Amino acid sequence: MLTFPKGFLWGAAASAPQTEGHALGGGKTATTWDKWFELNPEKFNNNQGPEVTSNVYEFYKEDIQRMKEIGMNSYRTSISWARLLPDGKTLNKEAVTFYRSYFQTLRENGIEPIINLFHFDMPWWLMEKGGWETRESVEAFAFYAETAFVEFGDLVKRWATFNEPLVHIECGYLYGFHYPAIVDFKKAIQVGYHTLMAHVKAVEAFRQGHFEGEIGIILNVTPTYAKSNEDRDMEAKNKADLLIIKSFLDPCVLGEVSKDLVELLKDNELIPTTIETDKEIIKHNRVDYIGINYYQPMRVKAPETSQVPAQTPADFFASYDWPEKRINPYRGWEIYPEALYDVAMMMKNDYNNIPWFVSENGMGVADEERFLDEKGMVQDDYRVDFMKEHLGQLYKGIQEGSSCFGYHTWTFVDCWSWLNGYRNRYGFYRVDLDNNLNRSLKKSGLWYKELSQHNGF
Ligand code: BGP
Repeated sequence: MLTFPKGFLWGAAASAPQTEGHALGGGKTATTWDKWFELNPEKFNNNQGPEVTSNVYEFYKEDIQRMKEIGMNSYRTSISWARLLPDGKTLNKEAVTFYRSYFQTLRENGIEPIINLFHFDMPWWLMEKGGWETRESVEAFAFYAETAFVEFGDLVKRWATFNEPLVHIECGYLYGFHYPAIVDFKKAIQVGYHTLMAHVKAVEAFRQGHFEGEIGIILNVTPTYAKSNEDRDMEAKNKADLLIIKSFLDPCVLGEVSKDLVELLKDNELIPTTIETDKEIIKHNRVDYIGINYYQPMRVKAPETSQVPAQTPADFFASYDWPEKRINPYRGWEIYPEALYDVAMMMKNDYNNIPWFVSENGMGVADEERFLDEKGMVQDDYRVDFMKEHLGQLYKGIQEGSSCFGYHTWTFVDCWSWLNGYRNRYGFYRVDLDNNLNRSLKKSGLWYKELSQHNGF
């Protein structure tokens, strides 16, 4: 039996845009997702857009009973910026009522709400001004953050500023999966810098307002492994680490942007526009905790050819196909639980053993109706095995002193996933799109209940 520390968080994560539905209802204005779907619906799997998701906006009360049913003691979701402040300034009373009732009901049922502020959902009014490319976005976000602390600070004691900031940077400005889907390394770095400053300013607002509780950030940490120990491959790995691991972890936890990263950007004419006082603000506004989303490792090698100045990250490192890899064929992601132990050790050794939790981990599988038994329950043993393997590695890290305080899966009920729509399912509950979004428990939900009841397995 592996027993986890007392008070360990067992729960799941989700986000406003992927679960709420009613994307243009209840006073909410459009985000880049709503607009992109309007402009290019063909980009979205089966034409599934953000208007109809698992529709938590109307079903949250029943869903919270379902969370309780499977033993969840915590739940992370986000607030929709465009719902709370439809024009960036005016408070939407209907949104305040909804979120207050949502968070209050979670608390009344013994489920701690962990509330995040940005999950890839840039409001359209701000995107029209340039989104994260403009410095204006930093102040706009800080205002939104402060508004959320004031309106919900009595109900929320653990805040997060961003979910996976690297994703909206990479997918929007390098790889084409998020709006505006352009390829521009220099812009990507500027967008990244403004995102960092928006985070830091939100932390500053939290500290200056003396709000009760903790504030952190959720990062997708994709541990990198080099093809070999040869210098060229190790150099590629180091550059990948600077861009993918240290870019946010260093300033958020240590209060300083990595000097090596600054050098690398300088050498490649990628230095973003900054303001003199930013350094000080970064230094004095570190986080209380870190959330780490872990799905897959990153295997890297030296690129065959590269340009200076670099035009894309591919000029720094190339991806390497490890012949021994196990893969989740639906999502195309490698399954490598051992990385979670490495992450635990990295947090302990390189980041002052700051408290952290696994804020997302999970397995997306397509066509899960194949696994329905005669009683209508998805027999997702693969998901249970996936969790067991990852928890085994996490446990080892905790035994060796890493300060991990929880494990959240992605996700609680099957949810909408950006361009992938409802293709891959991750939930403990299945959502039936053909039958009024009905929820039904999967086998993994039963297992999770036991896990949480025993605080281990
Ligand atoms: C994370 C995101 C989530 C979620 C999850 C699963 O990166 O924080 O929003 O979607 O990945 O990935 P996907 O939905 O792309 O299969």
